[in-house]
Amino acid sequence: MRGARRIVILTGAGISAESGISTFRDPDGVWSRYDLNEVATPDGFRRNPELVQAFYNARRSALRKVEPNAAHLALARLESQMDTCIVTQNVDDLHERAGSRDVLHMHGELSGALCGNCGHRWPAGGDISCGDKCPVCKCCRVRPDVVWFGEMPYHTQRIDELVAAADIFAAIGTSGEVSPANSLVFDAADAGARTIEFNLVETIITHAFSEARRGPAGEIVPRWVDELLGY
Ligand code: BJW
Repeated sequence: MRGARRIVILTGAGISAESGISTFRDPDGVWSRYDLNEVATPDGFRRNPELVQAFYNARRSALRKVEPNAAHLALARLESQMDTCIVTQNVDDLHERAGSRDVLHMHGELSGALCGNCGHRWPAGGDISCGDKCPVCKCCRVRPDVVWFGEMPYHTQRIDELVAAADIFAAIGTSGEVSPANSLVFDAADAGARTIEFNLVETIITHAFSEARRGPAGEIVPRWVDELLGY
């Protein structure tokens, strides 16, 4: 492991865009096609569980057809040589498939099922249907193990600790619209980290970063990793 620098990388939907997964808030994004109140809130799930299960089943199926891109692969290469942790808002598994091991999914994972009654979590395997039963409490309130609006993200304490100890904090392909992920750069800067944003465009949190690089993640992230590794 080279150097002693601790690197925390926050990723968002933009890092998976070049793999063929839609972002949320870009003009052709998921929220241009679906009402987030209907598919990404607990109330929406209560109102129409079939619609929500179909929305996530379709995304789970689409995920099986795509591959990690150059940005995911570069971050896995970085982790193999430097102390690197990925905090991802993404529910896909492209970081893991690229070879990253230290990955925290703060908004859950498409591959997971969650019991809305007892809180048990398990690998979903394939589709989740409204009649499915929880293997522990046997109730029928099985849902995707993702974090909807108004719900508490996962791993928040661990993420806060990592960010407080980071020497470098990078955010890749996130609009900075969603809290609490969008506050991590402020915490990292307060703790003295070098902060760097990678995005196609300026975002509402760009001002919080000490450096910003513009372009497709698949191009600008591998270049940055090469710089860090001294190539
Ligand atoms: C590229 C690129 C390329 C494109 N290369 N770049 C009022 C009412 C209720 C709640 C709130 C409220 N005000 C604030 C809140 C809190 C709320 C929130 O932030 N809302 C705002 C949107 C207003 N947050 C929450 O509710 C969170 N929980 C919480 O705060 O808990 C504390 C709490 C709980 C209870 C009570 C009190 C406090 C939970 C948020 C959960 C978010 N869930 C989703 C869905 C997950 C499951 C799923 O995937 O379906 O997570 S929403 C969606 O947004 C998803 C993403 O992870 C998240 C962030 O999006 P991301 O990744 O930034 O994507 P985009 O599309 O926004 O941006 C893509 C970027 O990539 C763009 O900038 C492009 O330019 C760039 N890009 N191609 C480089 N090739």
